[in-house]
Order: sequence, then C-alpha cells, then structure tokens
Amino acid sequence: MNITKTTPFQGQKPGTSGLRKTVETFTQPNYLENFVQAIFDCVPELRGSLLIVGGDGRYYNDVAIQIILRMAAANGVARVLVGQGGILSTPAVSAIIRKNDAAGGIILSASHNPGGPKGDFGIKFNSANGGPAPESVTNAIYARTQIIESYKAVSSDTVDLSKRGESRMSGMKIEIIDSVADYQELMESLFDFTAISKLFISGMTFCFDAMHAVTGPYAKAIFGKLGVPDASIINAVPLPDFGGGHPDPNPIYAKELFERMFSKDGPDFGAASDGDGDRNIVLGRGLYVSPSDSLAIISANAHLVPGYSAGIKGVARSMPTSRAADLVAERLGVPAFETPTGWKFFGNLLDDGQITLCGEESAGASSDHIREKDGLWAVLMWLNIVAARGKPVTEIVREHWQDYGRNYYSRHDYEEVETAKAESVMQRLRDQLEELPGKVFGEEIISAAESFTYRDPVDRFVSENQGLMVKFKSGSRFALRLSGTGTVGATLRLYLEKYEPANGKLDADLQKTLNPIADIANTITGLKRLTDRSDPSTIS
Ligand code: G16
Repeated sequence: MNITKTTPFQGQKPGTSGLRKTVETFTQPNYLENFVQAIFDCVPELRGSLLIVGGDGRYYNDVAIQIILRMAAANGVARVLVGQGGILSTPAVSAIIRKNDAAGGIILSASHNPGGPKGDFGIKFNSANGGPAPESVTNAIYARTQIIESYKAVSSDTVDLSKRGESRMSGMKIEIIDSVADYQELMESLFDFTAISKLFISGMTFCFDAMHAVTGPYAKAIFGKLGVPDASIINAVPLPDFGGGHPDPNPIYAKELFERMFSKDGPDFGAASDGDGDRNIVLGRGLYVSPSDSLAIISANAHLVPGYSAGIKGVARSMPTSRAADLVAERLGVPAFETPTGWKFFGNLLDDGQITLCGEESAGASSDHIREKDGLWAVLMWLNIVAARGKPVTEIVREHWQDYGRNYYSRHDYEEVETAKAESVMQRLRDQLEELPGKVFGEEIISAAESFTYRDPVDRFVSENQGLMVKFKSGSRFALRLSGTGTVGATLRLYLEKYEPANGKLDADLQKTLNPIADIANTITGLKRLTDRSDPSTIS
C-alpha cells in the first residue's frame, strides 16, 4: 500500500448534491484522491464492508473509478460492486445499496451539467440507506478535506470494467455487475407491466429521450420489455460528452423531444431523464407536465398502481416546489412536508415511514422504494396511471386541474452571474423581510416574507438559510435562492407560483399569468438591475 503526501484544496464543500466542479479542477493531481480519502476517513463503516461504485458515463468516469478502486482496497473495503462499463444510474446505485446491504455507494456524476473534457464532473457519497449522505456526514467530509495530509492507495493494474465477472485487488473482491438487472427487477415488482404493454399493443405512441446519458441502457431494457420499439427511444447511447449537449431535460436541452411532442402528429406520451437518471419530465401531446404538477398527480393516482395500492402515508416537496401536492395530501388526509432543496432532506422522512412519495420542482420525483429521485420510476408511474385510467396524459392533467385548481408555476434562472452580484440580490431581499408583510404591489398584498429554516421532524437537525420566500394573501408566492449545483459563478433561481381555483381560468398562458408576480419579485429584489440582466437565462 502507498501513502501519498497531499495538501488540502479550498472549496471541496459538497453542494446541493455532492461535490461538482469542472473536469479541469477534478483532474488536478490529488484533487479527487483528497475527497475520496475524506470519505473513507469519515465513514469508517466502509472498512470490511461492501461499497457500490458507478457513474453516469461522463468524461473521467472510467479514470476516477480506477482511482477509487485502488483507494478502496487500501482503505480496507472488503468488496466492491461496479456497474459494467462503469455505468450505474443514481437510482440504480440506491437500489443496489439497499438490495445488497452495502455500507454505501460512490456515484460519479455532475447530473444535468455538461460533460466532456471542458465540462463538469462530480462525486457524491450515498449512505447505507441508499440515500445521499446527510448534512452531518457531508459537513464532516468537507472538514476532513481541509486538514488532509495524505491518502492511501494500492498499486494495481487497471481493472477491465467492460466485462462482467469477479477479480481481486489486494484482498478486496471486485465484481463487475449488470448495470440494469437489479433496477429492472425492482421496477417490475412495483408496476403492472402487462397493463402498460397493452397501451403499446393498442397503438399508443411514445418517445423517450435518454439525452446520450445514463438512462439509455435502462430505457432500452425496460421499455423494450414493454414492447416499445427501439426507434421510440432517442439519444440512447451514453456518451462521455453527452453528444455535446446538456443532459438536462428542459425545453432548451431536450429540444428534439419538445419539438416532437408539440408537433401536430406528435407522440401521445413523451419523457426524458437527465445525466445520471434521477430526474424526469413527462409530456402529453402539446403539453408539458410541470414537475410540481407531476408530483401532485402521481400522489392523487398512486393507489391505482400495484406497488402503492395500499395508499400513501404522506408526501414531501421541497420549499420552492408548488403547493399542488399539498392540496392532494389534504384531500387524502395524509401529511404534507415542506423541506429545503436537496434530496437528502427526504431521507429521514422516508426511513421513518412518514411519507411514501416526494418530489421537487427540479424534475425529481420518487417514492420509498429507494432513497434517491428516480427518473424511469416516474415515467413508469405515469404509464401505469395512463393504463389504469384509460386516458392520455393531457386529459389526466386537465381533469386534475378541474378537480383541485391549478398552481401555475415556473422557474426563472439567471445563470453565471457574478457571485458578489448574486449575493447582493439575496441580501437586498433579506434586508426587507421584516418590513414586507402588509405592503401592496398592484393587486397583491404580502402576507409573509421569510428565510426558510427547516427543522427535521425526525432527528431535529436544523438547516437555516434555505432560500427566501415571499407569500401573498391571494395564495401566490415567489421564492429566491442560490443554486448549489452550478460550477461557474452563481445561479439565481426565482420560483413563481400563482394558484387558480378549480372554477377559474385553467388554460391561460403560463408566463403571462406569472408575469405580475415576476415583476413584483424584480421590483422588490432589484434582480435585473443588480445583475445587469434583462431576462432569465433559462425558463422552465
Ligand atoms: C440536485 C439535487 C436536487 C435539487 C437539484 C437542484 O439534483 O439532488 O435535490 O433539487 O440539484 O439544486 P440547485 O437548485 O441547488 O441547483 P441533481 O439532479 O442535479 O442531482
């Protein structure tokens, strides 16, 4: 075993979801090694235990896996399962950790961020429950990176990741496993595959965009089994640079899918996932289902799906996610929780059996079957609901609005803003929080303005400064926070929501409906002036 001297790097603090930096940063000598050693130092349970390793196939995935294997062997890990070709989606890692009682997993991904040598890379640690390590662990890992002096690795030949099979590295057992099988088995246990395949037999048209990211092989195996023709799965081959695009399922980056779905003879059902397979979007012909609505509709219909036929225990959503799911929970008589942005905040509620479903505006939804958000699970959930209701996506969404009212919702992102300018916008709003309630802006009266603090109902851990929120008496609101996943400058996210009751105007233009709220947010925060931006970089 070799012990290599090293010195700390600044800024190895995990963000919303692990450590994400440019490839250039990650490939500096010792950068990845320092972070990985900090994981082994802070999670002693890994010694003598099973570790799962895989990633989304982006540039540097293969090199990083070899480094991690050599370090795992030196740090006393007994056995490692690695996805064939280094490929494992984030939800698959979560499923495999849980199925095999592993002590944890290391996922190599920067999610929806671009890949390739000039793109981004990332690493995140998932705990024994299959979920993202909680803040107590990520804080400890960060603290360790700041004082690290050396890391351990064994000398070894490169492991062939391309073939399934077993080998040994200094006493540590390495198994290269099928990337898809365990995950597929779990999906088949939750959904009515016979009913879903009948949709395709009866001619329902479908398009899934894997965005040249990790879900390609999963989608081919699972949708293939359901009878979906290969041609209906586009961009299915994972590429190290995602074909030059951002593997981010939104109208800009999943343009091909959106064009198909909004064309006159477009498919009946469309969907896409992201770089590491944990996000999803769902579309009907000519209709994009907002992720907030998707969570609400899944919650209202879950009892129709075999894996959830006993009903749901509760629902959680992140603070900026619209309150559509709360309305469903209220009617079902189950609790609704509001958590900070970041999947890790759902873990305790799921482990404690307080919720069955959870989701976020950032295109994430999942259930208690694993401890990550799950892109293909959400698509299968929708397909199963379409099969059970015998109605297309578009009709299911419209009927939901007619029943519950509509939470018009959109997110405006201001990307690559100079960090100081972005912080000045946040500060300006923060400074006004106390004096805002009662103020009138056009037709809106402010009812509350606060900085979101979350007290975990299970372990009572308090997370402060989780975004700023301004609520109006009408039920509308806006929220503002800084993204924790960007790698260049700062990204300001402005979240807009307006509630329209069931007897109101349910088919109005989304952005026009939200414009008055966006204008008020801009007036209060000085967002456009302070950032020198006339428009958001991305609207989703
Ligand atoms: C990650 C987290 C999500 C979060 C999203 C956006 O998603 O897992 O919980 O909602 O980032 O975070 P932010 O607004 O801080 O950029 P992913 O898919 O990137 O892993």
